[in-house]
Amino acid sequence: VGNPELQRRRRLMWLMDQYLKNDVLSIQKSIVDHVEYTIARSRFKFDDFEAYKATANSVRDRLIESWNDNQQFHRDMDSKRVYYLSMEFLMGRSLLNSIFNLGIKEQYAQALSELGYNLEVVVEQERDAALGNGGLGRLAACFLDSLATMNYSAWGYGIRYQYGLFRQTLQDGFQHEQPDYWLNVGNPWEIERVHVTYPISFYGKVEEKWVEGTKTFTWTPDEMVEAVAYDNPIPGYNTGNTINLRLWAAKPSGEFDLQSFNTGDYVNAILSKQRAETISNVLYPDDRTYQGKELRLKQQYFFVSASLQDIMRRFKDHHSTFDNFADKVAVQLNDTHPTIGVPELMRLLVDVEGLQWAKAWDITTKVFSITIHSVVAETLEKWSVELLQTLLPRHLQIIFKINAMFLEEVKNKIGNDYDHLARLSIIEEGEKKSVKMGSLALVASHTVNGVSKLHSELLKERVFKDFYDIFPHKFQNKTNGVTQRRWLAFCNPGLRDMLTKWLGTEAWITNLDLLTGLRQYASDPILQKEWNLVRRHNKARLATYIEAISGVKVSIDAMFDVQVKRIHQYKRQLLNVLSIIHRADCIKNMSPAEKTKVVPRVCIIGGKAAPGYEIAKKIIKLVTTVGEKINNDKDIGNLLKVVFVPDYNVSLAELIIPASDLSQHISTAGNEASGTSNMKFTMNGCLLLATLSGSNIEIQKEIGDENIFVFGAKPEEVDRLRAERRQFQPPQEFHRIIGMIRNGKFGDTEYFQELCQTVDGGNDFYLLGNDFSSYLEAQAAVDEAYVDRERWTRMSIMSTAGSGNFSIDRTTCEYAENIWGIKPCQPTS
Ligand code: BZD
Repeated sequence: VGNPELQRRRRLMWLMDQYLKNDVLSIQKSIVDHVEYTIARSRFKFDDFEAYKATANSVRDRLIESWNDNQQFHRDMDSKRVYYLSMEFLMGRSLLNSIFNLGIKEQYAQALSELGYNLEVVVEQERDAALGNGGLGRLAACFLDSLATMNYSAWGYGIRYQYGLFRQTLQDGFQHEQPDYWLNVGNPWEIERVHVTYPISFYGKVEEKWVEGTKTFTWTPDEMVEAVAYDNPIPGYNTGNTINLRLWAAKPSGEFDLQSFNTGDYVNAILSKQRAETISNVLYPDDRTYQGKELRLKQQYFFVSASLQDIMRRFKDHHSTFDNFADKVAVQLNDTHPTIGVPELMRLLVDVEGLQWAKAWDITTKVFSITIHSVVAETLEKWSVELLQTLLPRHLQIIFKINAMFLEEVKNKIGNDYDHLARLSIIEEGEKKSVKMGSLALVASHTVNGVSKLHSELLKERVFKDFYDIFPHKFQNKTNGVTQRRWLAFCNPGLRDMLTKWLGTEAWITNLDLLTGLRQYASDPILQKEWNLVRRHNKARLATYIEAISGVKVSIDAMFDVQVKRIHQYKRQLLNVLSIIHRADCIKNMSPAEKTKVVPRVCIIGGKAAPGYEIAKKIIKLVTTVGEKINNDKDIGNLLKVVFVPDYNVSLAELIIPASDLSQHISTAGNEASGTSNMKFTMNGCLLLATLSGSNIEIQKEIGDENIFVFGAKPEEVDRLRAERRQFQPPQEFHRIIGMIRNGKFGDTEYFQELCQTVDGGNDFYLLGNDFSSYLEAQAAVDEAYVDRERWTRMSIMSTAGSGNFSIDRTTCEYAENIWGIKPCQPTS
């Protein structure tokens, strides 16, 4: 009595009385309330989309409860936290994933069903959150799921793009890009934090002044925008640990530039401020190389600066000095994209917080670590000194100083070997000076890792050889993984129930190694029968979808042979198409008796080409043209169908992967850093046709040579084969097929010439000609295995059984222990 704060708290507790209940009735009430009070529709009349929105909002309420508790818990614990900085988070849909993870899927299904709605239909109403290009962005999303599930303290930081990855449509077989304005329909999963904002500065000048014997730097920017936080709660599976993905949106800054408002041109002043928002407008759709675009660098700096300011503010709530900063904060850079964070942290510590350079550098190098996702040095970002000088003048100074100190230190080790020093230098000299972001990240990070064993070796031997020589202790491998929640348990319910039944537990959902328990039953006829039943059911779903989008009827008795991924020359979709043409040609030349022996196939190809990537676009057109021709050929009939699935995305992957018999991961040996869809396919019992690239090698080791179809050159042969490619004579069939395309068998003669040239002897950089024979042999081995149903099913079961190592939970633990230095921790009640 008498203590107003205590009284206030009591009142609040009394008002709350309990958490939201999760019985069917309470859920129904909360859905219907949202229909009426959030969506403002009548409870007596709302459509499937409105049902989705109301359902999502009711799930959101529950997420917020556990999010709040969890944030409070970690604040109280002051636990060390990892911050995952990524330009991309390819999340896909959230509804099903959330109710599964919260353990309330059955209640929601029943609640909706009693109201006259079907959960399966309702979840389909959600638009994918496609804030990423491919593997790199999806990996970030898998990490969040795993970090939450395994009770780590973690946040993701990124950009709230208004336009996600473009939507692909096909017109006359050509790719067209449509904007993905995904926020148009509202996003129930995010929480706008209008008061969590930070100023972000650009351009302007730096003034140097001596203050009490130290040189100080004052950056007077010319442009300022505001970063506004949007929080996206990420629930863990079967735990209260709901973590946060904080995405930043750019808004006009309230304070800056007041001057222009006094010049009389009020309307133009507003319009020019409005341009600030363009920073977070659109995700760059190119996953090949940087193009040196100023807006891209602005995006990078924008989200990195906001994130670091936010991290420091949170730290300062608990600490009065930065002495313990690195004990509480780990920052993971998802590729070189957030590397500008290195000079930004230095700037914040030195210029803003007033720390000495040496102290700030010590902190910085203990905080950052980086993952590299590419195989060749040329794809690592470089920003021109000129652009940096204009856009971020203070950061350029800091980068120069970091470089100078680094080179000084290295000289002590390697002496005055100027060639060597030039290679190590963060600054690339030449006509146009530039900053090598990979080198900057490496100098500042305590660890750098590749994403598969082979890739990590290549980083040491090639991409970063000079750095490896002086910093061997920094290099690690962390083979990628995927979350078995989304990619097995939720997207393949038939298989999930069967696994749980045969393993006698559902603990595999958080401990995937338990799948090895399946090996002992791999030849059991009862399991085999059930296995194939589930697979046929999944194939029937996909067949229905294919017919709906393309009109092509496919038989579920045929082998579903799938290649879905971004279209790239190094991924060699062209090799796949060439072998499809070859197959069609063989079938056409067969006698009726021979035809009865052919294994019917449905070849499914999907993926987006970067909008400016002409060759990739031509590959898409070739697939559709070849498909058109083959699908309408009476001589071929049902023995071969070719389907291009447009707009491949996370949701489509969830439909396709459980329904695939064979999937192709056929990049030139050593050219794929890791690959992650190969892991998803393997988990779901699909067999791989694979080259010795990235994680294919590790998958082969885990599931056994006899359960995978491997072909092609060895990684260590690729350099030599490339050097000798002018002399190499590809097999006759290869020439013949290229000739067919060249001579207009598939129309568009002119259009395909350039594509054909890419595999002309001297040009064939990705060695399609070299690998062709071995690829065809592997394809024949696939056919042979497929007709032996007992053997194929056994291989399929062995694939799932051997996929435990590719759970992202394994990957997460390795990062947590060897890089971030964080431990799981969870509230006890
Ligand atoms: O990262 C991919 C690699 O190509 C895969 O081998 C690997 O499995 C995954 C995950 O480690 N890289 C990308 O997806 N890269 C991009 O998406 C990207 C995006 C923007 C700019 C450059 C590359």
